[in-house]
Amino acid sequence: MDSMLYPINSISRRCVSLDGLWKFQFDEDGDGVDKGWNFELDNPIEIPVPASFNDFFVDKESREYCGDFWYEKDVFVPQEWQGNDIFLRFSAATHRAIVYVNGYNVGEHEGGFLPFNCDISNVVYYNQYNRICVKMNNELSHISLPAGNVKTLTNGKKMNAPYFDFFNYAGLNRSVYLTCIPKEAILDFSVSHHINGCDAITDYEVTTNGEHNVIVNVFDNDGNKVASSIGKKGVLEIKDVHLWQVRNAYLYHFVIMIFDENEVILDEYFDEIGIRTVEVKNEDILINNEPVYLKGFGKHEDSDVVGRDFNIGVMKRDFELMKWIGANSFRTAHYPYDETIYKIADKEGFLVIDEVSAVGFMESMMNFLDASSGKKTAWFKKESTPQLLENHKQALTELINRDKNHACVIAWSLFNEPETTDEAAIPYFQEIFDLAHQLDPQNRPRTFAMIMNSRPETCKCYQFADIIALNRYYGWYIGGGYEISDAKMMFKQEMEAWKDKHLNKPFIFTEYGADTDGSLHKLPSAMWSQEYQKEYLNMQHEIFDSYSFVKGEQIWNFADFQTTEGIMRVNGNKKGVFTRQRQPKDIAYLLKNRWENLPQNYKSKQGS
Ligand code: CKU
Repeated sequence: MDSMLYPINSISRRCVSLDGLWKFQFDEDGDGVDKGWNFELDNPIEIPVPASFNDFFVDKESREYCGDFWYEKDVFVPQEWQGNDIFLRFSAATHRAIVYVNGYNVGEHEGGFLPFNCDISNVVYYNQYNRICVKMNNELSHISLPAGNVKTLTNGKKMNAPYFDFFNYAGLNRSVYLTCIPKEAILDFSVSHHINGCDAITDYEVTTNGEHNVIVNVFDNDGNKVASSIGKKGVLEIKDVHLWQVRNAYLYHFVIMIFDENEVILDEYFDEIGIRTVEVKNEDILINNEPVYLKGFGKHEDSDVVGRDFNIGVMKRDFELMKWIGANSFRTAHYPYDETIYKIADKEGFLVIDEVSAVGFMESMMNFLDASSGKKTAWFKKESTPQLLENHKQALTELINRDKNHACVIAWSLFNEPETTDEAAIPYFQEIFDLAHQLDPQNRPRTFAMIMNSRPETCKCYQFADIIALNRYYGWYIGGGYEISDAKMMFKQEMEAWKDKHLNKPFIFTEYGADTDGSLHKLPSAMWSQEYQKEYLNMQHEIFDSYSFVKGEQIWNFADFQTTEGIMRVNGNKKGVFTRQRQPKDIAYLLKNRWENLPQNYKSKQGS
């Protein structure tokens, strides 16, 4: 298993960012290797990394380009690094990549939202520049996560047809690093916590590729050593622990070292770790044994010009807005986000539902409409299903390995809106849900976001979820506008049917929302106006507040975002509480007022 550890500099490790301008070229015929592009591109332009390539272009063929494309960069590898293992570390390459260094194939990766390393130790020239050429591809298929397909237009051009509602941005969307790691190295570590009165007991496990022993030291914020243990597996006891709390975080500094017979440190790795427990008990989500009510958003990594690039400035603004509005959580719809986002969520005490990119499993270009109309697809009965399951398991394995130590991650979202009305979904779900538990040392709750036709009487898979997560659009896709009173009745009927099931599980809303033009006012309200967004939200809140088992609300979406063009989308999806430029719509003030006044433990015995 590839090491998912975030790249750092330490006494034994080096990491250099390769962000900046790279060379770039489309490979329409897919024969770049035949033309020697694994050694050198023959007619490249320059393009920034990290970024999606799409929105830099002013011509449509480039923006919509579907197929193979290449990146190239020369990188200097210092002589002093000889004798260590040298890697290229891609934080994400959307959707797949084959990496060449000095012409040699050094690794491949499927899936566009998780990191991978390429060991280049055997092909690099030291104290010289080395050429990296990356062949990438952005085509969607029935076995890709996210899913979709490729159409060929009559003019011969290929076009991506996503089965999901966000633009298929592609490229090197996140940072690339050159890293130097000692031969005997820490490959992985995991922690899980238990609270014992005022103290914490942390079980840990470290994986290395050698025989030497390991020491783990834990320091508090003032630099005092508070726990220490020798061995690759063990227990750390922290007295009078400072727990990581919702919107009130505290992080300990964990330092792991491999040392030899002479006490020489062979490798050092460190991380900031919040100590908290998370569990679902009856209808409650418990953090440190305290019930919590989720207030927040479904988000996207999406912004002007750079597309799905990880943009540190946008990230900062998003966290400031989430704090301003009184949110405490978000879902990483519809794919794992850049690691920095989880690091900041750890620091700010946000709760994250971490979603794998299993989206589009409805075979529908407008799943939002088809789901409301009750359309069924036998998605899990296809010949390609076994391969899809393999890819899904790989992505889930990488996701949990990457994010398992983050205090902010409180649940795994294993699908977004799959087709669950056919029995064929059941064995597939079973494998994915089992795998999540098997991989997660913290045994976090598992969920999946349920589309509108996954109803109490039709859904064959809700029993797998520890938290029932509903995406519902009563008052928008169903009974919008003047019909909102009917929508409310239908919404209630569905909620009553769930209630009658006595599932004894927490329910959360992972989506609800109404497209709104940030400049449109209308009295009386009309759909798309700011007034209607408020009316719609007041109706949702009335329903949420009347069911004690509803333990969270994450509105769709934090901000307006780009989608495929079409008759249902006006320059993208406009359900944002904020515009794409991160300015508030009127609804933001309504939410701020509500969320600031809802206690963190709303609907618990103490907080109702
Ligand atoms: C959203 C039932 C539809 C679920 N949901 C998926 C999300 O990706 C879309 O953007 C609907 C919408 O606004 O239609």
